[in-house]
Amino acid sequence: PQTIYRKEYTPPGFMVETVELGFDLDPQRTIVASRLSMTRNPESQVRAIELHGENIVLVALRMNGTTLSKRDYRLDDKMLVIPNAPDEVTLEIETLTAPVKNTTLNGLYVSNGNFFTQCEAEGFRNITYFPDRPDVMAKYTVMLRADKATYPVLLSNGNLIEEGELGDGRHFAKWEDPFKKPSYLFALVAARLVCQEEMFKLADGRTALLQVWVEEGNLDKTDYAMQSLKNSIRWDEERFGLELDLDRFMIVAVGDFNMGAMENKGLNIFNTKFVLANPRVATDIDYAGIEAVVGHEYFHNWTGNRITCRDWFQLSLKEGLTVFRDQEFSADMIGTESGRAVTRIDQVRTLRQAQFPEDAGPMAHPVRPDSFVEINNFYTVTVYEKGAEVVRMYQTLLGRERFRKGMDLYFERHDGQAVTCDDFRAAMADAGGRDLSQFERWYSQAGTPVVRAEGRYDADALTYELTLTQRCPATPGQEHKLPFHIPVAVGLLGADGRDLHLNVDGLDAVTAVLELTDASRTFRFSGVKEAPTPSILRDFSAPVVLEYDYTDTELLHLFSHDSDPVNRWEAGQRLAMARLLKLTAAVAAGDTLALDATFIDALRKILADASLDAAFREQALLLPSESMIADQMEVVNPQAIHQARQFVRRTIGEALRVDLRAQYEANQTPGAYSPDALSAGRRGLKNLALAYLASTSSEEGIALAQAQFDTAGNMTDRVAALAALIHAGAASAQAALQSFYQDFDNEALVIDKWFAMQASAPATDLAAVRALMRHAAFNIKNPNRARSLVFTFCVGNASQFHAPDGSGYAFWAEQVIALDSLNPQVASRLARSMDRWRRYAPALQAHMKKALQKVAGVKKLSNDVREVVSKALA
Ligand code: B3K
Ligand code: ZN
Repeated sequence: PQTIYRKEYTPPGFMVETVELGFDLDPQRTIVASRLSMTRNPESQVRAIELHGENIVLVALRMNGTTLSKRDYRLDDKMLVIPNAPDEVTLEIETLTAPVKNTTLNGLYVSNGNFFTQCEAEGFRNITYFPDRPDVMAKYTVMLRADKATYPVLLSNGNLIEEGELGDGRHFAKWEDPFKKPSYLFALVAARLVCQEEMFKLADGRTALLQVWVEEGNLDKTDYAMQSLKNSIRWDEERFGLELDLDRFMIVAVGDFNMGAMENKGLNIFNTKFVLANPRVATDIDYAGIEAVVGHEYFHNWTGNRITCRDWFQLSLKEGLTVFRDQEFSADMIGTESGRAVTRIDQVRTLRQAQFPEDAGPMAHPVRPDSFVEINNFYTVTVYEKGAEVVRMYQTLLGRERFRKGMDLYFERHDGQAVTCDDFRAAMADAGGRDLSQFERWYSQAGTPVVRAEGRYDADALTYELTLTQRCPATPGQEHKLPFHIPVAVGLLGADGRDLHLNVDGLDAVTAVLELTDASRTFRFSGVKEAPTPSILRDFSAPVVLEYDYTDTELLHLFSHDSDPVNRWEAGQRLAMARLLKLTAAVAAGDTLALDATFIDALRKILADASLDAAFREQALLLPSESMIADQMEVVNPQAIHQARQFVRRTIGEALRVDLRAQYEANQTPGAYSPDALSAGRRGLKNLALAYLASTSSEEGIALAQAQFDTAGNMTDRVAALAALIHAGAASAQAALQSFYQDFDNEALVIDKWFAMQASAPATDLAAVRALMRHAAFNIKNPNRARSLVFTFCVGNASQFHAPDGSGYAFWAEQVIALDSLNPQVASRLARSMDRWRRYAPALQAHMKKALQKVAGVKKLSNDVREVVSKALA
C-alpha cells in the first residue's frame, strides 16, 4: 500500500462548479448519472482531469457532448484520467453499483432494506467518478428515483424542490443544496421511515423545518434528539453568533453505521445509538451521548461544512474544533460551575484512557499527521480529543473574549473555503494580538509532553518558586522534540485549604496561567506568607502528564480543599493510583494485600459531603481503570492489575458499607425519570454505591441489586443493577440476564448492552464469548453488535483477553480477519486493540506477535488493517 504525505499536497487540476446527480435506486443495480461542469484551475500544474472511482462500473462517459472512446482516457481500479481536456468541460458519466452487496457501509449501502450513504472520508468515489477530495467544492442538485411502496421517503442535501410520480410504481424527489460543498458531505436516504418534525424559529426571525427520521416503531424515542437539536441551534446562535443557514435540517437514524454520526449538509445521518432514547431503553450516559453527538454534527455545519479542510491531513481543523464546541455545549447545558467541572473530568479521563496510550504507541501521530496509508485510520482520539485540547488552549491563552474574536475572524476570512490548521491559528493570533508561532508544535509534534514541577518556598523572602521543565518522548519518525507552548494554570493553597492570592508577573488572582515556552523556566510568586501546597495544571489546562512529587499529606490536603474541582479529583486519583500500583506489585509477588485507613477515610469524607454535587462525588470515588493502571507500568500484568483493583473495590465496599448504603438511600430519584445532569448525577452516585456494595458479594449488596433490578423504572437503574449482579457473581445473575433479554429482545440497542455487559464481566472467558457469538441475536456484520461483544471482550475485559495461553489473541486475529473481509473500517478499529503489545511480559508478547503476524500474513488484507498491523509490528 502507498503512503500519502502532507508535504505532497498539490491543488486540483480542475474545479467543479456544479454537480447534477441522478439516481435510479435498486439494491442490485443502481444507476448513477452525473453531469459535472468543470473549469481548469489556473493555480494547478496538473493538466489532466483526475477522477477517483472504486468498486463501480463505468457505463458511459461524454465530454462536452461527445462520447469518449477508450483512447481518450485511462481507467484503472482507482482512477479515471482524461489527459487532454479543454479549460471548460461538461462531463457526463454513467456508472453502475450494487448497494446490497456493499458490506463496508462506506459509499451507498443498504441497511434493513433501506438505502443510506456514508461518504467521509473517501466514500463518494464508490458512488461515481469524481475528484473526491475536500478542496473541490461544488453546488449539487440531486434527483432520486425509486420504488414508491418500498422507499416512500427520498432525502438528500439542502432543499426539496420537486417531487412526484413516475409511473410503474416509482416516484422521484429532486433536491438542491444552495451551498458549495466537498463530495464527502453528499448524502442520500431512500427508505421506509417516519419522522418527528417541528418548525423552529431562528434568531433572525426565519423558521426552519427540523426533522428526526427513524423506523416506524421508534417514533417514541425521538424527543431527546429533537430537543438536543433545538438546544444546539440556540447555543450556536448565542455563544458563537452562528445561525442555521438552511430552511430544513434533517437527522436520520440507521442501525448499521461504522461510527457515531455524519454531518452531511442538512442531512445528518446517525447511528441509532445517538438518536433513539426513552427512559425505558436508554441510560443517562446514552442521553448525554445523544446531546453531545447531535450538537457535534450540528456544529459541523459551520466548522467543517461552511469552512472545510483543504486536505485530510487538516482533519483536526474541523474535528478538534467541533469536539471543543460540543464539549462547551454540553457543559453550558448543565449550567453550573460544578457540573461543568464534571464534564471536564470526563474529558480528562478519555484522554488518559485512550489518547495518551495512542500517543505512546506505534500509531502515534501529530494532531495534524504528516502521512497516512488509509485516512480512515486517522479519525483518532488524537485528531479529535487532543485536537479539542489544542483549541481549548487557545481559549486559555487568549481568554474567552479574544478567542471569540478569533472565531469571528476565522469565519470572516474563510467562509466557503477549504483551509488548513495554520489558517485557524493565524486567525487566533491576529485576533488575539499574539505570536502563536511556537504553538504550531502542538500540531506537528506527536507524543504527550511531560511537565515536571518543583517548588521551593523561601520563608524569609516570602517567595515561592515553581520550576517547570518539559520533555516529550520520542514517537515513530520523531526522535527529538522541541519545547511546546504550554499554558499551566496554577494555584497555591494555604494550610487552611484556601487559595492564596498570587503575585506573579504582575498578576493578582488565585489562579495564574503560567506560560511555559522554554525547556525549563522558574516562576516566582512573591508575598507568599506561608509554605503553600501547589495545585498545578488546574482545569487540566494542557494535555500533558504532570510530574510532581506530592506527598500523601499534600494530596490529602488538595483532595479535601482544592477550589479547582478537576485538581481536587486529580488528587484523589493520584492517591488511588499509587495504592493500585503498589497492590498490583504485591499481587504479583504473592504478598498480603492491605489498604490504608487514611485513604479510605478521605473517600468517606468526600462521599458524605453533601455540599458537593453527587456527580462530583461519583467521579471522586471512581478508581482509575485497569488500562490506566496498565499505562503506568513498565511491564503490564493484566491479571495482577485486575486482582489489585478488585481488592481495592471490595475493601472500600466493606469499609464504607454504612456510608455507601446511606448514599444509596439519599440519592434515590423518585418520580418521573429526567435525564438532566442533577438527576443523572444522583443516579450515578447511587449506582456507584450499589456497585461497591455488591462488589463484596455480601448478601446485602446482592439483595439490593436484585431489588433494584426487579423494580427499576428506567434503563440506567436497570443495567446498573444487572451489572452489579453479574460482577458479584450472584446466583441470580443468569436468571436476571434472561429476563432482561426477554423484556428487550425487540430493542437492538438494549441487546447491545446485554452482550456488552457479559463481554466485560471478569467471569466471562473466551469460551463464553464464543458461545455468545453463536446466539441467534449475534451478527458480526452489524458494527454496533460486533462492538458490543467482540470489541468489548478484547478491549474491556483485560484479565480474560490476556489469558496466559494466548487464546484471546488468537481470537482477536481470527475476528480481525473475518471482519476485514466484510468491513475494513470496523476491522481496523479492532486491530488497534493490539497496539501496545510490546508492554507485556515476554511470554504474552510472543503470543501477541504471533497473532499480529497471522493478520499481517493474510494476502487480501485491506489497507486499513494492513497499516495498523504493520505499524504495530514495525
Ligand atoms: N465526520 C464524521 C466522521 C467520519 C469518519 C469517516 N471514517 C463524524 C464526525 O466527526 O462528526
Ligand atoms: Zn466531527
